Amino acid sequence: MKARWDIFCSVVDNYGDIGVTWRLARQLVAEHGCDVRLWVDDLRAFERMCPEIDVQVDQQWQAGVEVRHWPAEWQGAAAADVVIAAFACQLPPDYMDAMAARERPPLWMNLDYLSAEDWVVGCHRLPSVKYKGVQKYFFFPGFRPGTGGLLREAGLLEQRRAFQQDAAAQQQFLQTLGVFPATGARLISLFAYENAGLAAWLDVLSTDGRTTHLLVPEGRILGDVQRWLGVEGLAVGDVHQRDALTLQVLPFVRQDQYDRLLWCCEFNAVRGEDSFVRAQWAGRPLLWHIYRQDEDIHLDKLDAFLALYTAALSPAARAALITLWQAWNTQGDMAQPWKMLMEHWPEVSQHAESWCLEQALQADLATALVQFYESWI
Ligand code: TRH
Repeated sequence: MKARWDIFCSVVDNYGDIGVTWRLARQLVAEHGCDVRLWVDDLRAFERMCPEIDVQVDQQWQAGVEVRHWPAEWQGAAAADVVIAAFACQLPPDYMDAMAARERPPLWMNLDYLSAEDWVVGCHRLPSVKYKGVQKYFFFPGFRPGTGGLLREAGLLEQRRAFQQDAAAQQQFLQTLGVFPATGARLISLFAYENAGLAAWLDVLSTDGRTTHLLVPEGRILGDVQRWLGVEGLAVGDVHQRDALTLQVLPFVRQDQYDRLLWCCEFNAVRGEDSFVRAQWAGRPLLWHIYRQDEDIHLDKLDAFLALYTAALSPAARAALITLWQAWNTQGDMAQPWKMLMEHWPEVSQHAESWCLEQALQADLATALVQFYESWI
């Protein structure tokens, strides 16, 4: 019999919570034949990346996943065989009782946030709390062997490579977004939180010897873009040129289209968790705007990732990349580090592909979850 999975997603803010759980749910259905219910408390955030979502209904099927609205007043539901609480969200107490009432308790896991820190390996798959005899486990995504790995759909890298080798397919895709880059222009995508460091980066791009076409999905960084341009009311479709730099505002697209956007660009500025991982699968150099946490603990996470990611780079290329990422995350000066990075471009580019291949050697997160369940029953 097919295993039944319940994934609970509470949308804290932004799109990462729903982005990760929606991706995972679809993959469990498509590649592992699981029966998946995805409980989401905020269907409007979901609708941004999956426009077919009907925000008015409590139960619907999308891509083979049973999508359920997780209401503030829990209406009751039988507990599944595998229960995933994403990012430490609290399950409804009645649902926890339903888990405990099962003849055979479910496998209950907390799917944690992604981190490259050392301690993750030691905590992955460890028992956490118990509720009425039902044991909860930690499940950590990660970059190192001994973690749960990263979300990666079967055939993703092959698709990506075929697309990157097909100039016509890229051009056609960009045209659907209304993007017509000038010949030879460097394409960069920019998905980030508010960042005062943006102006210095845009200054340097606009005065560069090579033209840049910067694609900015609508979102939190637009205020900084507007300030730099000296305009108001930037909207989807707007294109502005300042010397060597063309800036274009894109709509928020569905996840598979966003992948294609990343695959088209030479350099991707990404943020949070899911876009950060997708940019790595794009095999192109990237810049990560990490999600800010209290007491700057996110900076430890940033350093942990940088140490791992840059370990195989030459000292000079490593220094350039680290300086750029740290500047971006501390709203520091971006101009000098960007110039430094450009000096090491061939090495940094090649490294992005090697890193991607190295990461793809690990089992993907959905497979790792299924394997954990199979070893547990
Ligand atoms: O939106 P985010 O900032 O999400 C964050 C992080 O997950 C963070 O760790 C978490 O604590 C916080 O939310 C609550 O960035 P992230 O993770 O990249 O999620 C964005 C999602 O949106 C991702 O699945 C890609 C998707 N996306 C599209 O589908 N279309 C688009 O056009 C764009 C720009 C993104």
